[in-house]
Amino acid sequence: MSNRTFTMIKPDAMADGHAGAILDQIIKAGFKIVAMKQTRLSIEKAGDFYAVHKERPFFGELTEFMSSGPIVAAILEKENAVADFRTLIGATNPANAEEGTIRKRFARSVGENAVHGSDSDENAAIEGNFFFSAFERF
Ligand code: 3AN
Repeated sequence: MSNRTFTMIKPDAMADGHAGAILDQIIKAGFKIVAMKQTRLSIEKAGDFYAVHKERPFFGELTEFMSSGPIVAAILEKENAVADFRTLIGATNPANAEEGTIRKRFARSVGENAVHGSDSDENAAIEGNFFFSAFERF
């Protein structure tokens, strides 16, 4: 069991003005922010980040969307971080997400679903390293 996960606030939630409310919900749920930055992915960088989904039919849509505007990337710390954060954000499709979850509250659709959350300890480490050096973690 790891105590770190990685998240992005996606371009839809940034454009809709939800970044503050989402960070507030994350912090109130007991996650500590280890690293955080606002940035924007190029379509190539988005393709690198989502390389595991390269063969999926929505890959083009996903990389275009993820490079369409700024995001906030963050490494979060809490006991059982990966699983607890997946519970906090809710199902991939906001229509199926539990009431009160971040995706239920703020996502537009399955493609534009407000936040990313790592799906394993291994991916949390890979994804955190994609965005942050050791000097940016506190
Ligand atoms: P999750 O983000 O809940 O782990 P994944 O790993 O299945 O979900 O999908 C990665 C991302 O790809 C999702 N966050 C979403 O933005 C996008 N995505 C997933 N399924 C679809 C779909 N059917 N149509 C468009 N985009 C999708």
